[in-house]
Amino acid sequence: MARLPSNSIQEFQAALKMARNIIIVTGAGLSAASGIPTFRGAGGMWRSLDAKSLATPEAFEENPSLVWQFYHYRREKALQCQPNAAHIVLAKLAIPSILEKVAPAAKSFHLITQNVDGLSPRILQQIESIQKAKEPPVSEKDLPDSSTLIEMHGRLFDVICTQCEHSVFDVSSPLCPGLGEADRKHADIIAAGMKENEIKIPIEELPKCIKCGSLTRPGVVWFGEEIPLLPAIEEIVAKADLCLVVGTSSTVFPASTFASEVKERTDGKGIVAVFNLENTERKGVADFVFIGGCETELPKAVGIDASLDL
Ligand code: BJW
Ligand code: ZN
Repeated sequence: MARLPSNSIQEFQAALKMARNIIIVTGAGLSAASGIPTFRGAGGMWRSLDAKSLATPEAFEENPSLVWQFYHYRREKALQCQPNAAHIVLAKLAIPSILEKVAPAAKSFHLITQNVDGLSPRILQQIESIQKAKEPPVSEKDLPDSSTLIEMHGRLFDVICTQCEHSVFDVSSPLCPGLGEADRKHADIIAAGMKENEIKIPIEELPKCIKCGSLTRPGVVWFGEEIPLLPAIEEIVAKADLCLVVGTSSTVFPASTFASEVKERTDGKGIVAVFNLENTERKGVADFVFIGGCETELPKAVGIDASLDL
């Protein structure tokens, strides 16, 4: 009979000590405590909004004004939100000297996030600045390694040309006057994504490519689109022996398959730990399940506090 998943912090920390190649797969629940709505479940955006009308290339082709208003609202929201304790703990694991303490056998560590809100890269940069400002200078091992972070569904702040594919990272607020005006009229994210509330913005007034003047689109990966970073991610997943699944419903392919891939490839010896308000590993692959907000459960389980006094 399959063993029930454990919630023992002691056993989890023992597994962490043995792990050689660690991956952490995160989803919208990671940013929930920062005030960013999730997609599914209570308060989730797709509960009130139609994903097909907003998060597909076809939706953008049909109504770029509505799709831009939805993403523009989300950009503004993300800019106002701050990384929470779970982002901080995961970013601290990217510091080699900290990883060495909790996972001394680790040869690699990767944070594969489905989130597009920029909170994980932001806290990594913040930690890097704190460390770099120290006197005397800290060693390389005390700086976070930003190459460990992979934003697999793209980034809200990348703006990509629909014609020449020129891409810029742009945190301007607002991105253009028309979107700023529409934004002020939308009471919340649901209003910003509903066709009934749409404020028609002519294509010429939507964000344009600085190189060729064509219409741009948000640099996120929509349903039905290929994930550009997938080949690199597959290589990382193919080596992993410990997979933490944090704040994701594990319903969207291919991220939904990473934990079971680790389990299958290692003949069940690899370890999977879920951090969620509910157990989302329906295939029974989880060795550990920590039910609760990841902003409280992750610091306890990993044994790293969320302080930025490094
Ligand atoms: C907490 C918490 C707290 C809350 N602490 N936890 C039919 C069958 C199988 C697959 C397909 C199919 N038809 C099409 C597909 C493929 C498709 C897919 O998977 N669709 C499924 C929905 C069925 N996938 C794709 O198209 C991908 N591309 C691809 O596969 O290319 C090849 C291919 C193409 C076509 C056909 C077949 C193959 C691309 C997927 C891109 C996903 N894009 C989005 C939008 C990005 C831009 C944006 O942000 O708007 O990415 S969709 C949305 O879902 C977003 C998320 O990253 C993603 C995952 O959601 P996530 O993060 O799991 O959020 P939630 O809300 O679902 O869950 C939150 C969880 O947190 C919950 O469990 C809560 O309990 C928990 N929680 N608070 C801890 N405090
Ligand atoms: Zn262009």
